[in-house]
Amino acid sequence: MLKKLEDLAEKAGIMMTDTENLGIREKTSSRDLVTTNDLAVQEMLMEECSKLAPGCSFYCEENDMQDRDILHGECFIIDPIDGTANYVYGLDHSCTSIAYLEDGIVKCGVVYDPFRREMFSASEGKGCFLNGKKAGAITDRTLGDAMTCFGTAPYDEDTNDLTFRLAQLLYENSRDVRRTGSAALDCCYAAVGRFDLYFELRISPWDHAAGSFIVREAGRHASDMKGEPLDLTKRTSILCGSNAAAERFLELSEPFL
Ligand code: LIP
Repeated sequence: MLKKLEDLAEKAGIMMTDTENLGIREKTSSRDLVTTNDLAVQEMLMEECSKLAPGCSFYCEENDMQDRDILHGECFIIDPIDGTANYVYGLDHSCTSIAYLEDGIVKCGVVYDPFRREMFSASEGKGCFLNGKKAGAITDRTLGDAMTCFGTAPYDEDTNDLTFRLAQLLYENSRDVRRTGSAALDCCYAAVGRFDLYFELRISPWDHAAGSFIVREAGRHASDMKGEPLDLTKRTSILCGSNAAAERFLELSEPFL
């Protein structure tokens, strides 16, 4: 299944890089965008994944009223284009994300960045891979030595004050902070050590289902901001990366949560 998902992710990447006549519209706000390629990639992935697992269910960003029964049988959690705002602005930092589950447990996941031609992938118990080579981070940096990143949860205005208070806390206690605009790539960068820690107060299952699985397969920390396991049935906060940095940031952030 993993190789087949990698092939589909590459097919999605080819579709992503064809931006001629790209249609763009707002969903819930000016920050929440969708393009004709989001919809076309999702349609292709749903059609092809249905062939891989007949009768499977889906939980996808651009059609999230699809059957949401991710806890029974085979299910694909798909973000056709994660980092859509980056994509619309031509920032070339977005990806496609596909997670495959059996009875609610992720069995394999792929995140493909067509701009850097980077395929992050993992299957259960086999570790984390980048373009087919073992790639889990080898350093478990402390928070003080950590290159960190956060997401602004732009669809959830109610998180604004706390997001930036925690971002300041992160900055004051680490090497530096970044904000990239793709949660799935933030997770994968945290898996391979480009970031030592990433947090976001509210993201959807399709943003992180594959990426947080890849983090865990890299032997790194992946939880919500209370340190609890990530729930794939609802929107959640997320914290992933170095175990040492995550443990320290959970201590520092606890009084604010
Ligand atoms: C986005 C993420 C981003 C996060 C946004 C949104 P989308 O995904 O990649 O990092 O801050 O809340 O979830 O909507 O572009 O697929």
